[in-house]
Amino acid sequence: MLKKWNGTGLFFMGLASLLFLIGCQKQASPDEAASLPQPSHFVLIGSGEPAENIVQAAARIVPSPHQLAWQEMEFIGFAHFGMNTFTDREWGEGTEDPSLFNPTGFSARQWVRAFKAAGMKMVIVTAKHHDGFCLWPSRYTEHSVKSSPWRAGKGDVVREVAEACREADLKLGIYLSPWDRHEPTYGDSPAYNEHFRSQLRELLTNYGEVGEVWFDGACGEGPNGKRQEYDWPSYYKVVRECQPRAVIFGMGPDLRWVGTETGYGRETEWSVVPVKIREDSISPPPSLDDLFIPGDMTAEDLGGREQISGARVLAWYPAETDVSIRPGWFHHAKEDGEVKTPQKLVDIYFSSVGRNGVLLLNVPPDSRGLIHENDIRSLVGMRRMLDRTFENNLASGAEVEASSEADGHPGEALLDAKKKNYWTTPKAVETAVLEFTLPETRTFDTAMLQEEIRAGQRVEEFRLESWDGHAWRPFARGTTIGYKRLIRFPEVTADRVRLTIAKSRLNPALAAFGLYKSASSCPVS
Ligand code: FUL
Repeated sequence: MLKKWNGTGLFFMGLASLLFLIGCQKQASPDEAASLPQPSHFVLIGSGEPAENIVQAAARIVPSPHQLAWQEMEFIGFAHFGMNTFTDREWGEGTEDPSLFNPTGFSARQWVRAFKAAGMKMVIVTAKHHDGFCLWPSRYTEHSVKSSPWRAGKGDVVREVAEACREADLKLGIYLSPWDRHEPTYGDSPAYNEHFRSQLRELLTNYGEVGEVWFDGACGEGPNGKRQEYDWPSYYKVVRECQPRAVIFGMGPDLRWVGTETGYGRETEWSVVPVKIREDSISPPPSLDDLFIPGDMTAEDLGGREQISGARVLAWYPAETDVSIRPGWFHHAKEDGEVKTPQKLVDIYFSSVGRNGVLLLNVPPDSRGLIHENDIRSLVGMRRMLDRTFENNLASGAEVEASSEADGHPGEALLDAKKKNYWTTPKAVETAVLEFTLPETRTFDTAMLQEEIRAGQRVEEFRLESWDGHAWRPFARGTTIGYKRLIRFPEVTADRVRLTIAKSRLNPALAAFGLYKSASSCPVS
């Protein structure tokens, strides 16, 4: 039972009510007995809870419906475009003349075509970067497209991108930099917070549905020499009111930065991690938004047993892996020859999407207002390699024998394409072996595993072996799986493969398994 939530900030709860679940989404987690609380995307931990209880609590946390929808997109695009595109800089000062902004060949449709052809499901546009120049005609500043020569001051980049996305059935995401080096109220905290909320509201009410709001943490000094105090909870409120289905990235409670801009996520990537919370809440908060404090999430181990053992709040807080296709975030002509190759992009895909993350790939339009030909070439090459690799699941048609299966969740569920079906073991069974007998001998060098994250993230250790006629030979191993795990290994030729789940938090639940032969130019890492 919940006893207290006070200034000291600790919940004291009986063991049986360890899972004090707030902000619940009714989600199918069929292994949960009816008497247990509904699964939630976060949980408050009582002081003195035994480590084993905390591990089990972590394993029952599930994504919110919006986090799940976001994760299923897998691959999304970033478009850094703005004043910096015309000044050849990465960070503007805020003093740039709006007349510099003039993309003579601007076509949002061309951007969206390129993003869609690459397989991305959303485009996040930098509506305002740190220099404060707004790509939409904001009512709250003159420092925007309306003061530029582009479309005689009548243009609106955000609107054109939103419309192009809608036509192409892609989602729209908004990057709005809280750090604003132009806005005079910046540094005068209450006034600027109001200004920021107004701009946020404009963007989130005038452009249709927004799937993600991207909050960067950069915070410089204002013109008055004062440091701006961002009022994050009030920003979250605006997002929730205007776009209840959007997820908030970075300085918000829904998605975390993976911790590097290289495109390479962690080998062990937990979506359930401890988050920082405020000490001053006085009643049980109705949502994580009321508790959450943005914190540093860059450590190598975020969600391991040791990390979660002292947690006060555990949350489903998955990693978004952002990286630019070029050295810079904005387009610079001098980097036209430094666009990442298709091979490199595929490697990044394996190390982001394939490591339980969502890949956010930045492809910055140039000063014409178009995605450069070199970037398009790389995106097309990447897509081809991925399609060729994953078009044929060599495990399909296999007979599957599981060491244990819960009722209605047979091993075969791993190979059918139905989203709802998954394999799991009865409640107390935390290890398992699944043997796949292929219809014939096949050669593969890539494996794909997916957990049924609607039940939580649980697997801590797995390995893959093939039968060579005499013995089982290990060919791959890993720790976490999460939404998706991709592994590459030297070619294996076999007609029997087995997957061992050697360690799991609660009973493992897997949604899919695949074996593939990579397209020949795929690098093996
Ligand atoms: C950073 C910014 O400072 C960069 O300019 C870029 O927008 C990147 C995605 O986030 O923090």
